[in-house]
Amino acid sequence: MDADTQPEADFDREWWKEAVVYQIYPRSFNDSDGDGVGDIPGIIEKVPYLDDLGVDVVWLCPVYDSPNADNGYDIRDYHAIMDEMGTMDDWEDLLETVHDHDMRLIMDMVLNHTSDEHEWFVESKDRDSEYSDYYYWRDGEDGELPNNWTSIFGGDAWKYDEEREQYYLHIFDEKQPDLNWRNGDVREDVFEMLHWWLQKGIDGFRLDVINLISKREGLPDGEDNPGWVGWEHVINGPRVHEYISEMHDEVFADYDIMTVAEMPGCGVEDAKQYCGEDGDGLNMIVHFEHADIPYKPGGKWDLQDVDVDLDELDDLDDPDTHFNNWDLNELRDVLTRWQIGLEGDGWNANYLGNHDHPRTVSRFGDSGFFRVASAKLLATLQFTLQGTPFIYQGEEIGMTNVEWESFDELRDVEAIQQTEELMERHDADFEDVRHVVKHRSRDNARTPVQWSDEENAGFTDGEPWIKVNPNHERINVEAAREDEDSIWQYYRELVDLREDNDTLVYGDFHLLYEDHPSVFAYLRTLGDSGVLVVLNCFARNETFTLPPNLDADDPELLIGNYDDAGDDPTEFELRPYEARVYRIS
Ligand code: TEU
Repeated sequence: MDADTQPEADFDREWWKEAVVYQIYPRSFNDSDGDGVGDIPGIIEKVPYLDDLGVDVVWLCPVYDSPNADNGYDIRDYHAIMDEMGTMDDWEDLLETVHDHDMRLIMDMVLNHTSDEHEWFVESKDRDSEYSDYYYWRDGEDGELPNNWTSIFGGDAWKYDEEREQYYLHIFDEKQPDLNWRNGDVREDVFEMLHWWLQKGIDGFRLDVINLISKREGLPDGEDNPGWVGWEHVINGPRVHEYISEMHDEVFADYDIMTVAEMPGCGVEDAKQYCGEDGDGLNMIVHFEHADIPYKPGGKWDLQDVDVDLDELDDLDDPDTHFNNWDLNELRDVLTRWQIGLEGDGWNANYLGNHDHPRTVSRFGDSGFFRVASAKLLATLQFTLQGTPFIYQGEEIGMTNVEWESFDELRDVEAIQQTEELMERHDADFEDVRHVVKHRSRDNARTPVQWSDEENAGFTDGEPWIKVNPNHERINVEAAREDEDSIWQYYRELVDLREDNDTLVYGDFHLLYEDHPSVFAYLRTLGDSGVLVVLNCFARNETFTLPPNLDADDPELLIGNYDDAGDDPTEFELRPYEARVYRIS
């Protein structure tokens, strides 16, 4: 179907709704100078690659000056580029190259916290300084911490500073103190800095944990829970809408940009207040409701979710299955709620993986025998829901989780702290918790992009900063581009399909078969045109029957991940992880 032949319907065209976004985690993308760390010139080399894939927007994870306690999410200087990544001139070249390829660039911006090495924080240790109130400084009482909040990365959320003789709040690592947004000077400085970047010609921001910026007055104790204590006083806090709409009015409203807000703990009703018609003016939300499904019920690093004891782990026939045990009803419910909830009042950011989660195909698909089929199925899901699809680097070739052989191989601040706590809690050694790490560590998503079967996967000529997945000998970009049935080629086809099909971008979502245990099927409609999506999410054979109230008028198969699927969607057999998309009217 051609865009020209589609009926005019009632929707607002926006470039950021039609775009396909590609997320780059620069440390792990491509190293140009052999120091083992990816860098900006390395990204520039690969811009034509992104263009070939059909990407419209590049989201660049932080490259600002940083001591790298959390790989750039701890910013020391918002106006400078970190040495390992290159220079500001390199960054300017990147922006120009991306624009020359008719793509856009959005920058990852971290505003909930800075590095403890940021000038504001260093100055704020002096109670008389103008920055004294830029962070959350509190006294502890009778040797107690100011409250019982814990850090998302493990341990307490407070650290004592000898110089100021007070505690400061850090929701993330102790090297990431939280900014005090109640202070108008903080907001003014932040807004000025955002203008500075926008005036360089960037096309928008991904805003890191931006719904955490307003903490409940008085910082009361949090309820006891196995994960993060205090979250109910931090997420979607009392003044968050005031701050975000102020940022929108003072800054974003002046530019034609895309704003993607990362928001843990954001539900669909909250989302409308941020990105709906009468909301704060953001474009879309990266929420966690589907991404956290395989972690439940005890939180990401709790063993309850596998319902076994650590001691029993080794005896399990298939520990991988235990860790990836998720229920289609749950996923379908979450996605449907967001699809319907934001229809006409907000917009979805459709992602399955990013740098904070293990690899998508290892979590929601099959990283073994059905890797290719299941990765294509997951891509089909992402591209056929209403919303903007986000590809995380390496997803386009179906990169998988890694076997972590020893504690020393871990690099991520969260993985290191949580693994240490896990070993301590269970009096275990690394070997005993290896499976947990394999299925939970963010390092899985941070192993270098596998460009080729060469040493270090063609990522670097030096010593890589993090382990390279040995399966790069099989799974790599070079091989994928040569193979016409590869996941990579399938992504290309999906990009083209979505580009030519307004129904896939703007069409309404209608769920079919509410509780089928394996098949997720839905219809997208726009005016008279309809697209049927049928996804068999597991390795079982199933039968699909078109509901009798639906007519398939002159149907056509638009895309599928098996060769010989027919054009008739009325009734058919679905093979393991089979995905089919039909035009049905
Ligand atoms: O992440 C925010 C966040 O809360 C989670 O992604 C969390 O780090 C993870 O799920 C813990 O299991 C953002 C960034 O994406 C992440 O890389 C940073 O570490 C974090 O903020 C702090 O800036």
